Amino acid sequence: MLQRLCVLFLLLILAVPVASGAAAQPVKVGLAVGVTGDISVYGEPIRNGFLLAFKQINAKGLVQIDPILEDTGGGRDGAINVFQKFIERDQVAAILGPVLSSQAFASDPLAVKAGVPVVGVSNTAAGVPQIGATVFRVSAPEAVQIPKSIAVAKKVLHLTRVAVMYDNADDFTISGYKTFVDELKRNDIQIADTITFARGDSDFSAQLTRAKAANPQAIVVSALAREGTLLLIQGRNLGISVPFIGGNGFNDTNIIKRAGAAAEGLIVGTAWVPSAPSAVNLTFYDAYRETYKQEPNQFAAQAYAGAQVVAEAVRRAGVTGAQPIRTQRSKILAALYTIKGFDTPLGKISITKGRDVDQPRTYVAVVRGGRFVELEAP
Ligand code: 1QQ
Repeated sequence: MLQRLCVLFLLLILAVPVASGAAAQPVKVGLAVGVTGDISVYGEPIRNGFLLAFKQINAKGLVQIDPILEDTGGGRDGAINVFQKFIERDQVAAILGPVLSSQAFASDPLAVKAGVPVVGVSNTAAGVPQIGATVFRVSAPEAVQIPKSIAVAKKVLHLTRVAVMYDNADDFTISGYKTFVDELKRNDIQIADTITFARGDSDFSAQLTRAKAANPQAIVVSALAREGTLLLIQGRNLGISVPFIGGNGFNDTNIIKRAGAAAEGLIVGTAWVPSAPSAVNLTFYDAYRETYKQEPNQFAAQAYAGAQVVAEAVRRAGVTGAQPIRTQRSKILAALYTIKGFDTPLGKISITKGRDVDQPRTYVAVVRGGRFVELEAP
């Protein structure tokens, strides 16, 4: 009996550190997401993807994450304020977000200075991981996506002549525009006219009339969702019948909902399709539909993958919220580089030495019958 009691006592003592470790002291992760204003079309699926992933990860029990969500809105200042709060007040171990590249260029330097790892899940402009030594991303950049969409579109549409339109007031749309130009040149596709507009514009009739007059076989557009949707609708109303080819800003099912028939034929490079054949993707897809009563999109899938990657870094580095915050941050940072062939809804992704994502399989999609479907070259 005494022996039994001693064993019980020993077990109790041993159990104490476990109870006050991973389970009791979760690791704080800041989620910097624009869930209000015109970028909420991206922000909502991103928030949903993050929260779903952390709910599942915490339920598994290998690590415990305390996700802290803050709304950045769509501007630079909002992102800066949220990063400041995360870094100084909340003392987070890592940050996921912000939504836009233009925000990342403004807010990420704060995290770099403080040694806080940041994982972007939707930033696709050139130069994001180069912001500094703590900045990573899991979102395949435009430099990877656009060459594919142009190559496929060229074959499908027999392209020789296009008009190019772009938003010259946003870092991502400017970066995407430059990549489009490079690829069009590489593919010997003539740019009949280049037409600009600015984030916040609502009436595109002058620009679209000019694009139509250039007599292109397609209109290539680098825009965010709000302006992109209006361009599609107004373009069709002006009698433009040629297809639009868009960048990552168009990767959003809300555009189809809002533009309706005007979205038909839209071609866009994408990092995710619902039918991506993996067990992780199926689990993600079903759980997302079950939880949110709607289909996930690319942004939700990328957010889910980003959350998985951060949690995996926490697990590999043996980080708990009980450790000094500097230790948590530096351990996660080092562990992020070890993510190789890691199973996510985006496929098996790796983090490169340059802190960018290596995603072996990406897609080109076209809107048909109100849905994005995979477009393959003939
Ligand atoms: C960027 C983008 C946007 C479309 C994010 C939603 O790719 O800003 O980099």
